[in-house]
Amino acid sequence: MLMTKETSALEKARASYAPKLPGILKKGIRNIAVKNGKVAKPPADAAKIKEIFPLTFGSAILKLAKGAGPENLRAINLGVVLSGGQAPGGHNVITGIFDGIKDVHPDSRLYGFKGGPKGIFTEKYIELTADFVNPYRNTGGFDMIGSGRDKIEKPEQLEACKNVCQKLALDALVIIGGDDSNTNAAVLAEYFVKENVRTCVIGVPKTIDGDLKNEVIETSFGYDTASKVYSELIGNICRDSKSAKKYWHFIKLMGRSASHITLECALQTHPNIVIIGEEVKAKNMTLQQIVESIAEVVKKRSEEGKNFGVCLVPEGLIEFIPEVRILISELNKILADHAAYFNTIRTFTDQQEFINQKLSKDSSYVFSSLPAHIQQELLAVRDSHGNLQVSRIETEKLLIEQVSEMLAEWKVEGKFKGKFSPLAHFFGYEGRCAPPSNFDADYTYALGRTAVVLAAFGKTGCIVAVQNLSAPAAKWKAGGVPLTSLMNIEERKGKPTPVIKKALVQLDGAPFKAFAAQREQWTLNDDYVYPGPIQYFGKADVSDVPTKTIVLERAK
Ligand code: FBP
Repeated sequence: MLMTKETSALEKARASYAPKLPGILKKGIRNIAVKNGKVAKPPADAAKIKEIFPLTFGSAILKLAKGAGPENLRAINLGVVLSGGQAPGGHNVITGIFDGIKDVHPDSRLYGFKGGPKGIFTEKYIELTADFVNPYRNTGGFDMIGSGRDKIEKPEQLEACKNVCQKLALDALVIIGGDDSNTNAAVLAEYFVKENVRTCVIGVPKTIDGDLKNEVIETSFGYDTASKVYSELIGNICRDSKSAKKYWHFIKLMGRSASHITLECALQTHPNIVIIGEEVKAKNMTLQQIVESIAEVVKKRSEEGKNFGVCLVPEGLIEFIPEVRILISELNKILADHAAYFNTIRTFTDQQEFINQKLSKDSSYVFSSLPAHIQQELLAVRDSHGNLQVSRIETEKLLIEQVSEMLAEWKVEGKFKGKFSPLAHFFGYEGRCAPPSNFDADYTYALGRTAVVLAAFGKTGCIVAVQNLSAPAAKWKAGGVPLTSLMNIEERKGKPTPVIKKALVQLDGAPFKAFAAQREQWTLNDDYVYPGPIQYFGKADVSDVPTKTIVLERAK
């Protein structure tokens, strides 16, 4: 018997949600022009970036404005790929592209590359028709065409990308991804211009981490939904903690290096302790100092009879602790230089011995002082872009272990008389595929529609920028920014490499300042806020509010 797939009541209701469009996109392609703004420069290493990307460097910021549409409007072919970690709204970028190309011409075609960037150079694609894309409208996940983390760098991969784009006569290839994926987009755009391939390459800012942004790119999609999902869970835990009065909850939050998610969740929920990796780095705090600062709060609260609390830990914290940062950089180089030999070492004890011989004296000391499970996690395989996979490092457990030890010593010395029953949590995968909030559903659809306009005007080497996001969607502005203007040179796999610069939490930025002004009060008081689940229907001030980060950053 053929069974139809069961869908939830929310899925059914969301299927008919019509994303709100910025005013300019409502006009349709025949009434839009793309205007050049000022020339955009990279934040650092401009000369080197220009040398590596001579053909796409130095272009102007692009703005969509009222106009006469592109000349010779004809059917266009676009390719699209989802790249990197899942982020809520990815499917809406694709439906936005689909509707956009049909607005250009009903005979336009869209191809989806399957399983991430590898799908381009291995020619795994599928034509995306209305029947195929429609069921994915306003849904979470990347399962429509899948995703992957492959880097496009080898000459044969670039050539294979060229061949498939020419075979499908693509006018544009849209790469939906984070900093590493948009680095791929920049490399491909430069290569296509050099090789006279007519396919434009256009990036779309995706990542729950919120670290792909600058003055022009106000946020990456997925950050809004993911931080709202985590904030709901954190709020619930705060309330449980206050009700049960017996546990200290240590919650690690995804976000890679940057602490944007942790900061946003802190602003939404007011936990007792919040660690921001960027502040740890700025203050040069050692692991011991971080542990001591947490133990002090646990002690003070226990003196008020509160043997409970909530502590947020960004997953990237480990990379900001100065001595661990140096250790990781040495490990990256050792593991890259001796990859073949290291992979043949059978036991963990032998791996430890090999690594300790190669590390500097200081780093060897730091490495040896870490628990074995953390050592193993630090030695785990890097991703294809050379990144340490911070989500696999159990920093929350490391802190729990070390705070427990410190409090046990204080107990013996008579300095601590309370109880410390810690529980560890890690919130990451819980939020990455949630049904997109109204903000993300609207934002991603607008990103997809804008990508098509840029493609129809033949713009390449740029990333879509939809702006004015703290205002209602109708007032959003749309355009693009040259990818090279987001790049700098960083060490990857032990070598200087051009990559999109990660936007870290700015300690002089409005979100951090707002947090710093309140955190003292959250330490001892139980000033918790309970955001509850994302609301998809109802009053705009409940269902359409953007993140606190956007509101604070964009406040005039
Ligand atoms: P992107 O940077 O690709 O958007 O990935 C985001 C992220 O969710 C990080 O927060 C996390 O560290 C990482 O992906 C986890 O990767 P994986 O999905 O490979 O476990």
